[in-house]
Amino acid sequence: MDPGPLLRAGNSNCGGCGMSIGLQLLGKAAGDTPLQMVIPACCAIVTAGPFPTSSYGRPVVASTFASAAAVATGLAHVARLNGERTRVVCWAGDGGTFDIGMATLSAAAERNEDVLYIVYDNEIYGNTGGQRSSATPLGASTSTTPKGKEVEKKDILAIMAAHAVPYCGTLSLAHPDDLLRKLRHAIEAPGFRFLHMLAPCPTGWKSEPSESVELVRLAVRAGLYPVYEVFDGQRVTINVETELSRDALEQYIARQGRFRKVATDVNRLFTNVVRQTEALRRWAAEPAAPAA
Ligand SMILES: Cc1ncc(C[n+]2csc(CCOP(=O)(O)OP(=O)(O)O)c2C)c(N)n1
Ligand code: SF4
Ligand SMILES: [Mg+2]
Repeated sequence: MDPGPLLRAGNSNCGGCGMSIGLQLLGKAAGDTPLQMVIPACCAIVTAGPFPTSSYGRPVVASTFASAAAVATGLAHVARLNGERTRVVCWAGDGGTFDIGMATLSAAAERNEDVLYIVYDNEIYGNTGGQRSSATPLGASTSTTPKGKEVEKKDILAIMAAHAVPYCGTLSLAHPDDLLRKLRHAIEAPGFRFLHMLAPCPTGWKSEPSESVELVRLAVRAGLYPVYEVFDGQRVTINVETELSRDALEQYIARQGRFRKVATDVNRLFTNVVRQTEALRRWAAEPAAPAA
């Protein structure tokens, strides 16, 4: 039976929200597989709207930041004990993942719980007005980094791969076939799965809502957002080869107000991108060596 849309029309998300597109694609990938969602504090839980109505077409548990992966663990155990087909999905922001929920996320990954954890990464604490998180990229101005962030973005995929989880990878909204294939695999695969999705946020990024998918495409072309998957923390497949295009990097920066307040050091950004791309290519060529 068609369970209907995962994200219903009439929700309160901003136009061009990358997180909204991600939710629609998650629903498409899941098809009639029953999902149970766990969502900590973030824009995506505001999306649900006021009780007793909900913008979500699937059951959702709203959790605290710190407990999302632990709550998902409990639900996954109950589903298994009841012999249900239900797959449990944690859907969390970068603040709830890279920062505040890291302890229970790491613990659930280490225990290899049967949970799919997806972080939609808008690179800020969007719901509270756009403060920096450890996912905010170098040079981006936020309400707490008015002069531009001075340190680099945390490499969350390397951290999760270091847990040797069965599956982790990145999702590009500009490459929907690859994205849906990975989501379908991750929904069904047993054990802990982790997916990272760059989620443009026109409100926080000061970008055009109509350009959200194009921004992800530019990030992939520039090498800023590598599209890859890691099996058992070792075997790496690069799914989309980047052009390492400096022109794409410049366009990516020029189209977002968050990089315009302070002149962003494109040379430093590009040097970092080249170094990270080379490390990833070495890792893909030699599975034993993790990314530097
Ligand atoms: C322990 C705790 N600290 C702070 C808050 C306030 N708070 C609610 S949402 C949010 C930002 C969440 O950022 P992120 O996880 O990146 O999701 P986004 O809002 O960007 O979608 C914060 C700080 C809270 N609810 N709980
Ligand atoms: S603030 Fe950003 S992440 Fe939150 S709903 Fe709006 S566009 Fe989406
Ligand atoms: Mg965020």
